[in-house]
Amino acid sequence: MRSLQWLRLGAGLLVLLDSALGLSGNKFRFKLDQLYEVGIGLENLRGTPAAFGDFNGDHQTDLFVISSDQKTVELWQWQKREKNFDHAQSADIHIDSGVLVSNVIPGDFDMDGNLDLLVQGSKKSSSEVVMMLYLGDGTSGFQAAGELPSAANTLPFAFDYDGTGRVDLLGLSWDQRDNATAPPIWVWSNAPAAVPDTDSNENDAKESAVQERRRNASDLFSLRAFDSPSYGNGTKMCTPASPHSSAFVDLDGDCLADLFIVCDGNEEYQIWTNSEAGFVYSQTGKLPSDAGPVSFADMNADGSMDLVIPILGKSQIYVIYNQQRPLCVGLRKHENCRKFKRICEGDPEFSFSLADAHIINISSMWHSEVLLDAISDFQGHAAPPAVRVADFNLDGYPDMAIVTKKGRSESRVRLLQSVACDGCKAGKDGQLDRRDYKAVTDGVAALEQLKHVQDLAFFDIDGTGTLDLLVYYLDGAGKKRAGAVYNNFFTDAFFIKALACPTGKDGNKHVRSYTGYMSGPTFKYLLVSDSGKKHVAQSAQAPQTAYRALFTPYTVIGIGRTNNYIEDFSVGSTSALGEHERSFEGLIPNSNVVIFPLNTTKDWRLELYMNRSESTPYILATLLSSMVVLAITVVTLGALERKADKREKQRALHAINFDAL
Ligand SMILES: *[C@@H]1O[C@H](CO)[C@@H](O)[C@H](O)[C@H]1NC(C)=O
Ligand SMILES: *[C@@H]1O[C@H](CO)[C@@H](O)[C@H](O)[C@H]1NC(C)=O
Ligand SMILES: *[C@@H]1O[C@H](CO)[C@@H](O)[C@H](O)[C@H]1NC(C)=O
Ligand SMILES: *[C@@H]1O[C@H](CO)[C@@H](O)[C@H](O)[C@H]1NC(C)=O
Ligand SMILES: *[C@@H]1O[C@H](CO)[C@@H](O)[C@H](O)[C@H]1NC(C)=O
Ligand SMILES: [Ca+2]
Ligand SMILES: [Ca+2]
Repeated sequence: MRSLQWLRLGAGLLVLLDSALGLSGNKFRFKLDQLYEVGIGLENLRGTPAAFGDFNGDHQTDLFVISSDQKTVELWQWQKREKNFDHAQSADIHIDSGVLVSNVIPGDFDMDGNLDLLVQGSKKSSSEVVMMLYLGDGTSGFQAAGELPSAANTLPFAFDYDGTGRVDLLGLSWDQRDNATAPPIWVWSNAPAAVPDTDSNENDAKESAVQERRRNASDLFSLRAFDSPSYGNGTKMCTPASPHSSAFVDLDGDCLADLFIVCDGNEEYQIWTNSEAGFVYSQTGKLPSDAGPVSFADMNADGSMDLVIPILGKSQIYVIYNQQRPLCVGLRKHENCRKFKRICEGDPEFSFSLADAHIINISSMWHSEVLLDAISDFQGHAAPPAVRVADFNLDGYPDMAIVTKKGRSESRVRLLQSVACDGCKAGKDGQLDRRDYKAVTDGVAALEQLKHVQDLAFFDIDGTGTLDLLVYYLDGAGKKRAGAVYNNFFTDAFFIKALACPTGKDGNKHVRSYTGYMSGPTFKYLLVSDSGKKHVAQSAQAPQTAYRALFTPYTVIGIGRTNNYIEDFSVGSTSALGEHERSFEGLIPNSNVVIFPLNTTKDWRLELYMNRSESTPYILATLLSSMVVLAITVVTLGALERKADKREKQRALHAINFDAL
């Protein structure tokens, strides 16, 4: 009787505990496998989403927005508890002096561990690109830190010129624009702070940290001509186009980010591969005519970054596969494969073939719809929407989201899902797997309601690992708005969320910053597909930074429905000096990985966070309840046994007494 009451009490407690823990996850718990429009505090946003970044280092992704009049950069901070964005007005950056903001590059430019902003803009009808640095304090806002030397014509983008792990920029110099003898391409080189003598006591260390923070744009950045070993051979880098989709991304497979330059005229691109000697010319390729912004992803999950190119105003998307000699793993073991010694082994013979491109016809999926070719009502440096590539069903193959228009005014987000294309082969030796793409038409009503879409971005709303959508659109009155659409399609698939962050130096101490994500780090990993076959795939962290590329700090990597350890997870930093890649074994699915690369790979740090998903409270509750039930059982059985023992003993005593008689 007593134990039954205990059980009842235990069960009651569990229900209480369960509901208490469960409450926190309720906001985004939906029943159906579909997309849901969700309110996440963006109702009052009027402007253009420009960049994602973690402002205060709480591992939550905040949003930077360019106001409607393009004179203010706003911080919309993610509130973990309320699960929405909140406009942190104290952090607003107001730009006067007639400059209209067109882009924001987040990063830790002074390496103090806080997220800073580089604001790019221009004056009306001038081709001067003004660049202003704002240093973040990590709590309340930003401090103006002066201007960088201006650029000409096109927006400079972030890369790592000399392998220091600091953010440099590549572009055209405004001051040298009319100088016929000056080199064409320039680097805004971010110099490490001069480190004071390091026999420092506490005070000196503090002093130096303060000085570091006081540094300003002219201290941090200096303009120098881009140089390369190939320049000695007379090969010059082409002038970047305006707008461009140039990128800092690994294209030869060695896990070291290379330069992809979209050349002026928008007909060609150049690839300069990164090496210890610097950036070396590799190849020039043709772009399809009317090419829009190029996106980068390993579309066929074979370990090489491919190109995805929309044809503006038409209804076609080109997927151009990166043809590398495949690594000898799993299915791709055939006579011509590369010996699989290291996962990050480059193939200098890599190539792209426009003639072999896989062409997707949009109009065969959505009748009379063409790709949107321009966003409206944006001054200065605007670019057409890119194909946003992300693995939204986490099956290991990147999918696409595009903006199509129909007639004059309607424009919508459309989703394309990557599907197997059995027997489709491409490439030099017919060994490349192609993918096919199919229109997602079920469960997308939430997207179809938005009829004047300008652009979109993938991001993970509440950290569950599935990629949701931030959609930027015009309302009925033509006002710039943003909304969020929650992806409740594939909640049972597994993922890894990866983030590589720079490691700064303060005296002899390493400053690890979770906020200052860099452009260019590479992730390459050995996966076991749903059908049990091994393959190597690749992802890039924020390969593009100009023209509001809207990459999130972390990279979400889909690993399908196999809940296995990741056998090999390799990370490449952007520094060609010393060792630039490191492999980590046995990663657990659904974890967040933060990597801090350094010069010497043995000093790299990897931090692993288990995803606190919605089911965590339930797992905890189940665990606790099992323990309680077990405990009750043990106690009850123990008590019963003791009672029985006692009775036995007494009986034995009686027996003895009886015998003694
Ligand atoms: C023009 O470029 C040359 C070569 O880099 C340089 O020596 C010269 O000082 C530049 N002229 C001006 C006016 O900056
Ligand atoms: C920036 O640093 C330079 C050189 O140290 C100095 O001359 C200048 O006054 C500083 N400007 C600001 C705004 O702090
Ligand atoms: C420069 O040209 C020489 C001979 O043509 C070649 O061996 C060398 O690899 C080239 N260097 C670069 C960096 O392209
Ligand atoms: C796509 O459309 C073009 C013409 O618009 C056609 O030539 C081509 O065969 C189509 N491709 C596919 C895969 O349907
Ligand atoms: C990285 O290596 C370079 C050259 O070996 C050295 O100058 C630099 O100080 C190193 N940086 C760090 C952060 O250790
Ligand atoms: Ca490379
Ligand atoms: Ca590929």
